[in-house]
This record gives sequence, C-alpha cells and structure tokens, in this order.
Amino acid sequence: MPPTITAFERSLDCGKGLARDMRVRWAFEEVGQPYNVRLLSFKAMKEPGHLTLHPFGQIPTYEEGDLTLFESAAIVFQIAEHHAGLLPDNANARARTIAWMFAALATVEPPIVERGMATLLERDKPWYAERLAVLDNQVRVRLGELSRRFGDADWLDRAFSAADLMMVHVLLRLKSSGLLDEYSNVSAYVARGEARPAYKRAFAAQLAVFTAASTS
Ligand code: GTB
Repeated sequence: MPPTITAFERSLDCGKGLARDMRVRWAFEEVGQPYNVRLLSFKAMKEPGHLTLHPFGQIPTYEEGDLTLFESAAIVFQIAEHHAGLLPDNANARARTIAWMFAALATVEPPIVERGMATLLERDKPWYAERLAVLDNQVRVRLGELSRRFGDADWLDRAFSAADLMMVHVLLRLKSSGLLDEYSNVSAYVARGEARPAYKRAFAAQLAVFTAASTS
C-alpha cells in the first residue's frame, strides 16, 4: 500500500505549487515512489480526526502502515532515508545535506514567510510600504548570503539532494516578488529545480487538484 499524504482540497495559492504538500509530492516523484493523496477542506483540517494526525491541524501529513508524520521536512527526510536519490551515501555529505535542510527551514524560510504574510494581511495598512521595504531587505540579506555561497555551483552540496528540494521550494515563494531576479545565480538555481522532471510531475499533480476543484 503506498503512503498517503494530505493536501488542500482547494489550495490558497490557486495551484501555484506553493503549499507545503508540493515538497512531499516532489520528493516522491524524485525517488519514483507512488503515493496517495487525501484532500481536506479547511473545516476537516481542524476536526478531531485530522488533529490526531497533525496537532496543529495543517497539511501535509504522511501515513504509512502504523507510522504517521507531520511537518513537510520530516516527511521529505523520511522519504529520502528510505529511497535512493535524495541523500548522499557518504556520512559527512549526508550530515551537510541535513544541515542545509534545516537552514532552508530555520534560516531562509522565516523572513520569506514573514514578507508573504505582510503582503497578504497588511497591504491596506498605512505602514505597509515602509514595512515591506524592511521585510524585502531582510529577505535580500539571505539571498545575498546564498548567492555568495553558491558562486557558480549548480546545487548546495555538489549533487541535487533533499536540501535543494527544500531550499528551492522555500525560494519559489519569492517568485512573484521580483527579489530573486536581483541574484542571478539564485534565480538560475530555482529555475534548475523547477526544470527537473520530478518537479514538473509534482506540480502538474497539485495543479490538477486545484483545476478540478475550480470546475466542480
Ligand atoms: N511547518 C509546517 C510544514 O512544513 O509542514 C507548516 C505547514 C503549513 O503551514 N501548512 C499550511 C496549512 O495547513 C499549508 S501550506 N495551513 C492551514 C492552517 O495553518 O490552518 C500554506 C501555504 C499556502 C500558500 C502559500 N503561498 O501562496 O505562498 C504558501 C503556503
């Protein structure tokens, strides 16, 4: 029986692939592992049945046999540990990959999410322009650091890994902001991630859910 993940019945991002089930779908596609998806309404996500799987009432979750997981990175790591293709065999390279996964979530994602939330919730406030400038600069700090670190490398630590999957997905949230375009090697990195056949399959699968929900 393939693992089952959860995703939004109707994604808030209108099928742009920015919701966090996309990371998990992409990981499954990279390793060639089939998976099932259970779609949830916002109401169902907060009901007791789902809260037993996810204490915060969010997506994605992962169920396989008697194992249930939440947190997209933990799920991607589980997939990477059990299938070849997303973690290097060498112990040190593996440790560095895990460090980059943490960096994507703990160091790079927070200012990007904070900026995204401000554009959603504070757009009509008198302080918005000033606050956005501050948040843009916080994001630029991280993009500049990543850009310096990358130089002309293709991936974070030689070969594509679960760390790149997480980092590219985190950075994709900036696509409509124009900020990525200020760092040509970082935007080329994101484009390399998006060009992967596994990314394209995962993107098409989540878009099909949004399209079906919009036409029903
Ligand atoms: N840290 C958790 C993880 O990585 O799994 C965060 C999970 C999470 O935030 N899930 C969101 C959720 O369930 C879905 S991705 N939210 C409902 C809730 O908290 O009640 C959310 C999302 C939507 C749209 C964009 N976007 O457009 O950029 C990005 C993320």
